[in-house]
Amino acid sequence: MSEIQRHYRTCNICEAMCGLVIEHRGREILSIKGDKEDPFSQGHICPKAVALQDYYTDPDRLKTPLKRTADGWQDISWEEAITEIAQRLRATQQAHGQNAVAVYLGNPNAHNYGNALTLPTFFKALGTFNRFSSASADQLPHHVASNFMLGAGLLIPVPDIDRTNFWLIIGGNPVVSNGSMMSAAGVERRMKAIQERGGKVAVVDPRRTETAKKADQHLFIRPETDALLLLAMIQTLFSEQRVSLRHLADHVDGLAELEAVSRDFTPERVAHTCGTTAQTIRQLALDFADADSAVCYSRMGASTQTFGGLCQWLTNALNIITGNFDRAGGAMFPQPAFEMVRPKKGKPGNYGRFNSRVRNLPYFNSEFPVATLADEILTSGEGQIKALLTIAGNPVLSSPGGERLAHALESLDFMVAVDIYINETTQHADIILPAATGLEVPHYDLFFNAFAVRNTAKYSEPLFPKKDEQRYDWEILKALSLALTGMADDDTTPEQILDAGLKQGAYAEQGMSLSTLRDNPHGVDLGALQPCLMQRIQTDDERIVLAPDFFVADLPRLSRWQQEQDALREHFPFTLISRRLARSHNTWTQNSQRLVKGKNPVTVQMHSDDAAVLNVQNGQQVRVASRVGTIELPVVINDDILPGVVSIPQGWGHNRSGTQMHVAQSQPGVSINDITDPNRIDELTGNAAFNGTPVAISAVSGEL
Ligand SMILES: Nc1nc2c(c(=O)[nH]1)N[C@H]1C(S)=C(S)[C@@H](COP(=O)(O)OP(=O)(O)OC[C@H]3O[C@@H](n4cnc5c(=O)[nH]c(N)nc54)[C@H](O)[C@@H]3O)O[C@H]1N2
Ligand SMILES: Nc1nc2c(c(=O)[nH]1)N[C@H]1C(S)=C(S)[C@@H](COP(=O)(O)OP(=O)(O)OC[C@H]3O[C@@H](n4cnc5c(=O)[nH]c(N)nc54)[C@H](O)[C@@H]3O)O[C@H]1N2
Ligand code: SF4
Ligand SMILES: [Mo]
Repeated sequence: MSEIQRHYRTCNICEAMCGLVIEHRGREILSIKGDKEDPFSQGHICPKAVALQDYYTDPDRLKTPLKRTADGWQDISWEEAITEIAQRLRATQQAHGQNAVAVYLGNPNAHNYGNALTLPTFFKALGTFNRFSSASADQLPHHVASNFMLGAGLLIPVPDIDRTNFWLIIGGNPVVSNGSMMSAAGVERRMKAIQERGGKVAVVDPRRTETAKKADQHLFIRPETDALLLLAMIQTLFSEQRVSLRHLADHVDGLAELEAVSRDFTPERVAHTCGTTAQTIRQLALDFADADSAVCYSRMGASTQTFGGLCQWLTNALNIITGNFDRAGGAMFPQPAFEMVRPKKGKPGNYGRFNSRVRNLPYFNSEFPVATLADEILTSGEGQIKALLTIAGNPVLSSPGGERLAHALESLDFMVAVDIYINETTQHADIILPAATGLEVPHYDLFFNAFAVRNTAKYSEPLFPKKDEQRYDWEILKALSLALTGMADDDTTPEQILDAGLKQGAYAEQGMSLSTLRDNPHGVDLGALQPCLMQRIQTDDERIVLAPDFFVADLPRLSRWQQEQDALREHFPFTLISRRLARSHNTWTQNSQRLVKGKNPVTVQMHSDDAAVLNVQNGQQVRVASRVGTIELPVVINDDILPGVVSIPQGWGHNRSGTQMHVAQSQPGVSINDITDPNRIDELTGNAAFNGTPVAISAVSGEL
């Protein structure tokens, strides 16, 4: 019997970058625990990490390329698969134009440095503008705000929660999500530390969330009214003369303009729409300004909504005008060992280089909004998408109007999926290419170190070698690039690119390199965040643009919307928002038995006043209908949610025939995105507006 060994790695399921210590004997995992010696996560772990072993042994996980035939899925060789894909993609492009082939990138790409470093070459080889990703169902407004205010979409302000005295969280639930656009393993511990040093945490959310329950203050807010709240806070600070740019006074343009455009948005004018009082808003603004240091952080609730762009702009603006930008305890800019901010080219984020063919939606960061992917497949005419590659994505469950997208996928001439499962999306593919994953892959966090609350760096070796017949994602992408172009392999590996980047990066003088990281398996601490914005800003004149015309021009849309609100609810009296569950990650971790055991977690949460009006009881099955569809699920009644608002978990709905995730099918839940509306977007950025979907609710007759 072989020795017990310890392996150290970073969990790459979510953004928190938890260090793990894995005890194993040969291929048998004995335990997965938090690594106390990891300088970033200091021992934090959540239940999902323990499931990493399940993905390794999962019998449903694909091991060889599959081809769809009249008789079902057939194993084929890698050579055959890659050759056929390249031929069919090129044939599609010859017949219908370069852009007839589209690509959708899902969330795990951001957790896979091999993909991030290989995708640019792949896109060049493919030569299509029709690119889509989960970013436009998620954080696109954050990038848009950074593009227009700071000149670089990846220069993301991160709340310095380890030093702040006032953390204002708008539309984020980090106690469950473990943080997003803010990597901060152990958020609860860090929150508690704020409180222990006399600081305060305030949460603005239509639900009294797990995070709100641990905060000092919770403000219930009506969905999609956050931009109004932020404007009123900003208006208060100007009118009370509490604005101070502090160290940035000589670096900011647009202060007078911000004052002018916020003037009409007084707390009195917005309070009713927001579902709160003018006094509450004014006090929140003053508390924020009075704190020694303060930071406003707004996330999914404030970005996947009709005014996501405005919310992210105004969040930055609030931090700037209170002197809390690029300052300890405020919103700061991580300096990763591998620099992700590249010198800018052309317009911010390439905005407006094209508009989408069917709905005229904006192109951003070289992508079109995923909310219009189905339109581009289903609408015939020049430029129609005829073939699609999905790479680590499950848009049938994750994008708005998922059911319609599933129909659209069936109508394609050709579809390829690079994935690990036959799921709701990949079942529509003609060929599925399975990737090595989890414990079989090396890991370095390219993106999340750029969004982290402390500067650290860590490289994880694979724990187990991948099997001969398996390929890394990046190897698959590279093989496709070579087959598409006919070029010879130059033998470059992601490790080499990573090593070169580390050696040229901000810590080069301290000897940073891949071998340094290999020598330090717990990770290397690079210190607390430092002010660095003025060295890294990418606007033409290196000044911060506080009131970009781009955002200012969107304000009339907000005012119009505010006036229309009361009339909007005639047919759909309820407002739907999404939530995340602690034991699942988006759509793909549900095949781990240890994560899905217990009661069906996919319920609609409703206030008791609403339940009384509808005459429904706890646990009863209800029908939730929107403009685009209807789902049925059990109701959970409690008063941790605003009356008129209901909440349903995202990431579920594993109830389609044809999929092969057997554990997931045993507790499928329903997909919220069968009722979210692809026509509801933030018109400014093109981001999906999941939150705020108007719905009607009725009891399912006939009872359970
Ligand atoms: N209503 C509503 N919808 C939402 C959200 C919401 O809050 N509400 N949230 C949105 C957000 S924030 C996001 S990020 C998106 C996510 O949207 P997607 O990225 O489309 O969904 P995921 O579930 O992350 O899909 C991951 C896919 O990658 C596969 N996979 C897992 N690991 C690997 C790997 O190592 N290699 C490869 N090749 N494949 C792998 C999985 O099997 C799965 O098919 O969903 C969005 N959708
Ligand atoms: N356990 C778990 N962790 C995850 C994930 C997961 O699926 N499961 N997914 C990961 C991913 S891909 C991401 S992007 C992050 C997301 O991380 P978070 O943004 O922290 O996660 P959410 O739970 O989506 O939080 C959104 C909050 O916004 C609130 N909300 C909804 N609408 C509004 C609104 O109009 N205004 C305001 N103010 N609030 C609103 C919701 O009630 C909810 O509490 O989580 C990551 N971590
Ligand atoms: S919080 Fe995220 S990174 Fe940490 S263990 Fe859980 S899933 Fe992994
Ligand atoms: Mo996400």
